[in-house]
Amino acid sequence: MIAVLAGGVGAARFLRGLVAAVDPSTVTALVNTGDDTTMHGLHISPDIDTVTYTLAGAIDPERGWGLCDESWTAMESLARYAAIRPVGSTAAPTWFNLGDRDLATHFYRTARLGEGATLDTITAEIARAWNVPIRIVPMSNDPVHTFVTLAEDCAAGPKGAEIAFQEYFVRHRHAVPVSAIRFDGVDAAAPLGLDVLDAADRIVIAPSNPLVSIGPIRAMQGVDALLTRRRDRVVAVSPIVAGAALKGPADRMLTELGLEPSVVGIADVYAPVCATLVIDHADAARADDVRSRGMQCIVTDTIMRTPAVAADLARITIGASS
Ligand code: FO1
Repeated sequence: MIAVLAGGVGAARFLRGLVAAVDPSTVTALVNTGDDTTMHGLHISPDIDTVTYTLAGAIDPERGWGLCDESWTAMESLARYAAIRPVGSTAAPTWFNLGDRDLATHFYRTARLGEGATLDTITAEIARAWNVPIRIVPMSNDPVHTFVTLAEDCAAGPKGAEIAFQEYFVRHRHAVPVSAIRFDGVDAAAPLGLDVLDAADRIVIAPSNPLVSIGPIRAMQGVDALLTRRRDRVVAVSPIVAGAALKGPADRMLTELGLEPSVVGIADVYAPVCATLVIDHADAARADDVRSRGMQCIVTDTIMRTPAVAADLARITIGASS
């Protein structure tokens, strides 16, 4: 059995490679829900949906989130109300784009939550509706919300203010510097998937943002202790190549939080819980620096330009842990 700690786009592409390389029924993705948000009263789980839609072959390939062949009529209609809402009202937010087809997923999830179903049950139901061949498990059924602290006065607010993750990521296009990250609710939230991590032959940390995608999963009670105990089975794929994140703000966030924006910075974050780091050929010269952090280092192609490259990366990654 293979367990994969997963965030959004990078993890989804890795998982698509993994299902081409192994029997999908042996794969469980334990997915970040710290990005979850409520818009228009709807519960949105962006990372779960990105993994689901990607494995269903229905993801928009350009954006990496949301559905392909999407239309935006509801968002366009919302703009009418955004134009007249009273000062101070947050009704009709148009900065977070929900496509017409995508809305059906949020309608269903929200209605099922209202009926008392748990997020893991609903996630499995949605995955079944999309014929997803792996098990997708949210990191918790309980709410955990990622917040970032602003490092300076900026468009998002004054220095020291906390803003919710999607405000940071989407509304402010992750262009504002941050000085801290907090996972609200994490201490009270019951973790899911500890049994999976305990039983897995291989535990893969997908190429996701180590701070805001993998960070919330690791912050769940018991997860880091379990990973530390099973460290030899844990292998991570670096989301940083040649000093830059392939998508998103991971490189800037590492710098802002005092870490090196490189595979060595990734090694510093993961070394306590992970025996092996997979890095790209572009970073081959840093392999010994990674090893100096007490990790094994595998050098290969990590940029998943095609499903075939992703499948090769998955094969090499799961072969890497001992
Ligand atoms: N990302 C954006 O950059 N802009 C959006 O408007 C946006 C909407 C959105 C709606 C549903 C969904 O599941 C994801 C969406 N994302 C959007 C992506 C998402 O917010 C982030 O990529 C993740 O939270 C980071 O992993």
